[in-house]
Amino acid sequence: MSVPGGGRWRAVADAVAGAVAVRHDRSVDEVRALYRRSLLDLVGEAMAVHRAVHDPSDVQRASLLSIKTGGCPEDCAYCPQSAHHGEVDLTRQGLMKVDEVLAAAGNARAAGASRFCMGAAWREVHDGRAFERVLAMIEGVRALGMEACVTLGMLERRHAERLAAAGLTAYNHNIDTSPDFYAHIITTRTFDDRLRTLRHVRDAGIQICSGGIIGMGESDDDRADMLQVLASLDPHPESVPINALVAVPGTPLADRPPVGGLDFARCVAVARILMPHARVRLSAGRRGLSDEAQTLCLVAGANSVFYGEQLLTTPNPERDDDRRLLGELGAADARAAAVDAAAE
Ligand code: SAM
Ligand code: DTB
Ligand code: SF4
Repeated sequence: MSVPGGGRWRAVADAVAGAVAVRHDRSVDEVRALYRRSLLDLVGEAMAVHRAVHDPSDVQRASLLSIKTGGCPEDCAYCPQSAHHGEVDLTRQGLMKVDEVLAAAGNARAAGASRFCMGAAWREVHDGRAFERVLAMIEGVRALGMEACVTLGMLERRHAERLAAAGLTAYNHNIDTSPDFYAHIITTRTFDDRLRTLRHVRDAGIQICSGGIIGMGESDDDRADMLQVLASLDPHPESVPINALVAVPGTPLADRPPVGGLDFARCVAVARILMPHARVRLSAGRRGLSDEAQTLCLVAGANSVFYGEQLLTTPNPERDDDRRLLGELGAADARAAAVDAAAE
């Protein structure tokens, strides 16, 4: 499709491309000042950076599966899977079988997902049969031609090396919030523990997927500081999930008010400006956003979503709604379009 004024825009985008700065040395003060700029300015700059580096019609669809659910010994205040939050209505489930996981991955692929993310409610990885089973899941997902991501908690270097050998594309390990706010949210591990795991992942040659959660009672400076830490990683994470808190009854954060679309867009825009080449993922919390708010986030540089009716334990937008929205925006992916055509 030809876009009116597209040629003029391309020239602007090419000019910006040469000027896109990939920096790892931004100070806390610099990022806090960036975060406070007017939203119109931020979205404008983020869109220019995004279009200079990425094809804006390329929106990755990543599907999630909880392969081991609940009973986690960590006390993350946001998380319905923590064993510390006994009031949460959640059915615990042991580690799934490899063939069940691969059937779910195959379904996600058929529906248009290109990445399959498997999450386990573990504090950390242990050697043994459970880990060997996860390695088999990764090999199976890769054999389906999909990118594979896992999030298994903390790990040691030897675990990262085994994951790399199994063909893992990316390891998700969120820093979740700012260094200052961290202890208000989690007391059973430290911010530095998180960074240590990320170093092992990077050293093993696996892509890093790391982001955080907004809407937990943190200040704007905390949000900026979280993004500053991510942007200080060298190289930057390949994926940066921006989650809005899903406030689950029975967790200590159950009564937090929902994050507004403009706050979501501000965070996305700053992430895009700071980390031009990353996949910025509009992650949990999308269900409460209007089409227009999601569109603003995609204009501001988000280029990935979680796709499928379920996140780990909570609902996500319906697949059909996402297909319709992404189609209307001109971001339909070829495989999803073929699935739609076959269904008609
Ligand atoms: N146990 C592992 C860990 O914490 O790294 C992996 C699974 S954990 C559920 C993965 C991520 O999900 C967390 O780091 C957090 O960012 C996100 N998450 C969990 N509960 C959430 C909620 N209620 N709202 C938004 N994000 C959430
Ligand atoms: C990420 O940043 N968000 C996802 C994924 N990585 C593992 C998890 C969101 C979980 C939301 C709450 C739930 O469904 O349990
Ligand atoms: Fe456990 Fe991960 Fe949930 Fe924290 S976020 S309680 S580590 S499953």
